[in-house]
Amino acid sequence: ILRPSQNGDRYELFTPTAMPKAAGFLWNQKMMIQITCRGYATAQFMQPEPAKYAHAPTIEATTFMQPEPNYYAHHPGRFVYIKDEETGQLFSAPYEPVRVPTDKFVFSAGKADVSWTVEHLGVRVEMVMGIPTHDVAELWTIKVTNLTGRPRKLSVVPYFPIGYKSWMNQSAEWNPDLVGVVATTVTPYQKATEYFKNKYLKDKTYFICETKPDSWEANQVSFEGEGGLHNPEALQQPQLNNSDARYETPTAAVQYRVALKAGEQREYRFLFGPAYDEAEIGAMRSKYLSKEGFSRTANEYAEYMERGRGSLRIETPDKELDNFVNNWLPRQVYYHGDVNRLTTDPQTRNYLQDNMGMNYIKPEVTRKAFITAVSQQEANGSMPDGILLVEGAQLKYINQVPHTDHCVWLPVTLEVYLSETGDYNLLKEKVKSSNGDEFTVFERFSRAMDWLLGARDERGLSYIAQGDWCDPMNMVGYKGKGVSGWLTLATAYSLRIWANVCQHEGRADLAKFYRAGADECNAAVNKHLWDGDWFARGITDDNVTFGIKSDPEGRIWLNPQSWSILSGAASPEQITKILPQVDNELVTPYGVTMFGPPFTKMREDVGRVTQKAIGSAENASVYNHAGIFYVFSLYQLGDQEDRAYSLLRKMLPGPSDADYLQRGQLPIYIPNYYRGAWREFPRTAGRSSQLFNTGTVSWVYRCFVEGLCGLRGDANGLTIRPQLPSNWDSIKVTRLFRGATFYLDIRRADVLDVVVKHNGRALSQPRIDNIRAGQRYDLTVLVPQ
Ligand code: CEZ
Repeated sequence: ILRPSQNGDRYELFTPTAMPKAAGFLWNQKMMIQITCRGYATAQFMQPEPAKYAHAPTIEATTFMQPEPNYYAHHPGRFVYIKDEETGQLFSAPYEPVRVPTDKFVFSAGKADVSWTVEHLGVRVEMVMGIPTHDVAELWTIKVTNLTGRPRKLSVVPYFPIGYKSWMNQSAEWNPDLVGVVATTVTPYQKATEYFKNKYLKDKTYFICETKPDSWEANQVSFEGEGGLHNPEALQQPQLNNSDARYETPTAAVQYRVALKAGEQREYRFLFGPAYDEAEIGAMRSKYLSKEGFSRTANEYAEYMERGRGSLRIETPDKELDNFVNNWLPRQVYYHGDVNRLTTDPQTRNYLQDNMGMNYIKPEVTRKAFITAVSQQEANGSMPDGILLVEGAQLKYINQVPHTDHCVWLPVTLEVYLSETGDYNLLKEKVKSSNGDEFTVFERFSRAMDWLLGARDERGLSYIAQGDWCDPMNMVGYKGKGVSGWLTLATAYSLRIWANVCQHEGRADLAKFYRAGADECNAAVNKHLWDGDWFARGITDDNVTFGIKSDPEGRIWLNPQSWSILSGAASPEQITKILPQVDNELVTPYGVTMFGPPFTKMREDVGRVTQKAIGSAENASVYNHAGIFYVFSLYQLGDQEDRAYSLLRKMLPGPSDADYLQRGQLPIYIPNYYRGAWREFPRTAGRSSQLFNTGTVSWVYRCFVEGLCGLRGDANGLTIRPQLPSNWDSIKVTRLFRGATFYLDIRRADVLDVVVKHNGRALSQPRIDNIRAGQRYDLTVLVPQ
C-alpha cells in the first residue's frame, strides 16, 4: 500500500481508501497546509492571527489546530474533474469528490511538495502542489495526458471550493484581467474597535489561471445544481455557467475543453490564496504564475527545507527508521522551531520545547527564543502561560487558564542549548522586561527557579492550580490547594540542571542552594507520593492522593515515573519496581500510554482530562510527548537500551502494512497521539491523531542524538556512549557538532566499556575535546557485546 522513494525523502501511497486521512504538509513562516491523499485540505495563514482562505460551506468556529480532523464531501479541498466529452464519463483527481476507483493512484508526499498521479479512462492526471518560501499562496500544476492511441475530447475542470467566508458580506466573480475567480468578503465582526483591526485583512480569495479557460463558475450552488458534488450539474452541460456569487457561497471552478491527440499532454498552472486587493493578486500573478516562476519557487522552497536538515544522519539495520531520522524528523523539528505552530501566543512550555529541538538545526534561533521568553517573565519570577510573538497579540484559549509548570522548561531547554553550543555567554545578556525590570539571563533563570521553589505547599509539593504539563488536568487544584507530583519532580529535575549551570558559572553557593531545593522536592515526593510500586500523580484540593493502586481509573501515570528517574527521586530499587509496572499497565503495541486505565466518566477532583473520549488525547492515549519523556529517562539510566528503543520505534507508523493501516498515517511525522484504550477498544487503538503539532519531536531528536547514538555535548567537547538495542551489531552515524563533522563507525566488540578510536588510536576516554570547527573526525567506536 505504500513505499518510500530510494533515499526515503518521499513516501508514496497507492490507495486513496485504505488510509483516507493520510496527509502531507507544507509550511513557511506565514502559512501551513495539510492535504490528504484524497484532496481535502486545511490551510492557515498568519495576518498576524491565523486565518483561512478556504472554508467549509457553513460557519466554522475559530480554534486551534485539532486532532483527528473529520472530512466530508464539502470539506475544503483541491480537486480536478475530468470528463470524457464523447462518452460523458466523469472522474475526479485525486479521488474526491467523485470517488471513482481509478486504474492507478499514487499520492506522493515530499519534503518540498505534495503530488499525485491518477490514471483512469485512458487519461493520466498529475497534480503537484508547492508553496513559496515567503508568501502565502498555493502553486498548483495540473498535467493531463492522453494515454490512448486515439484522439480524445476532454473537459478538464479544476474545482477549488472557497466556502462560507462571511455572514456579513461575500461574493465572487470572474476577473478577466487577473484571469481567475476572485471572492470578496468582509471578515465578520461587531465591535467598532474590531473594524480597525480588520481593516487591512486579506479578505479576498483568488484562484487564477495561467491559461485562460473556456468557461468558469464562481457560485457554489450554480456549480453543483441538483447533481451534487459527485456529478455537478454544471458538468452535465457543454460549458460551466460563467456565473457570479452575490451574497452566495463562492467557489472557483474553471473548464478547459481540450482535444488531445494520441499521447498528447497539456500542462496548466494555477495560484490559489488570499489577498488584500486586486493589485496584490496582480503582483502575485506576475511574480509566480509562469513555468519559470513555478520552478524558481520550487527551488527556493527546496532550499528552505534543506536548511532544516538537522545535524544527524544514521545508517542502522532499520531502513524505515533511517528514512525518518534522516529526512522527516528534522523536518518536523524545523517546522516547530521555525513557525511555533503558527500561533502568536505559543504556550510557554511549547515555545521552549519547540526551540529545544531547534538547537539541532539552528541554535541561534533558540538563543533568541530564550531572550524573547525571559523578557516576558513576570515581576515575581514566574513565566506567563504563553509567549507573545507579535505586537498586540493576546493570550488565547488554554493560555487564559493558569498552569504552574512553565518555569521548569527554561533550564530543561537551556541544557540542550549549552550542550550543543557551549555558549555560556548567553547567561550574561541583560534582558529588560515589559514591566520595566532588568536582569541578566542568569538572574532571570534563578528567579524562575526561586519562584518554583516558592510555589509549593507546607509539605514541599508543587501547587498545580488549573494544570501542569497536562493541560486539561484543571480541577486537581482549582481551589488553590491541590498539588502535582509530576511538577514537584520536574521542579527537582530543573533545579538540578540549573545547579550544574550555577556551578559552571562559579556560583557554588547557588549550586548548593538549588541542589538542596531539588533534594527537598524529591524527599517530599518520596514521603507523600510513593505508592509501593510507583509514584502517585498528585494530591487534590481535598487531600486525596490519586494515581495510586486503589484507583480503578487513572491508576498509574507515566510522567511521575519518568521524571522521578530524571530528578533522582527514584532509587535503583524503586526503578526496578517501576519499570515492570509500566510494561504491564501502560505499554501497548502502539507505544506507551500516558496513564491507565482510561477514565470513563468525569472525576471532578481531577478535571476535564477525565471527560475526553476514552483513549483519545490526554485520556490514556499513547500520548507521544509523555512517551518520549519516559524514553528519555530510560536512556539516562544507561542500561535500558532495549526498553527505550522499542518504545521509540513505536512512535513511528509501520513498517508492516497492518500497522500502517491501523495508524492510518504515513511515516513522515510523529503525531501528538495514537489512540490508546488498547484493551477496551482494540478496533480504534493505534489510530493516529493526524496532528503534527507536538512537543514530542524535539525530545525524539534528542533521544536519537544523545541516547541511541550517545553523542552528547558538554562545556568541553563531545562524549560518546552509544546505546544500541541488543539486536543491532553496528550502525554508522554522521553528526555535525560545533562546526565539525563526526563520522562514526559504531560496532560491537569484545570490550568492557566503550572504546573510541581516532585515526586508529584508542583514546583514554570516550570523548573528544578541543573540537575544531571545520574539522572532520573519523571515529571507530567499539561497544560491549
Ligand atoms: O495541547 C497540548 C499542549 O499544547 O497538550 C499537552 C501540553 O503539554 C501541551 O503544552 C498535554 O496536555 O486543551 C486541551 O484539552 C488540548 O487537548 C491540549 O491539551 C493539547 C492539544 O491537543 C494540542 O494541540
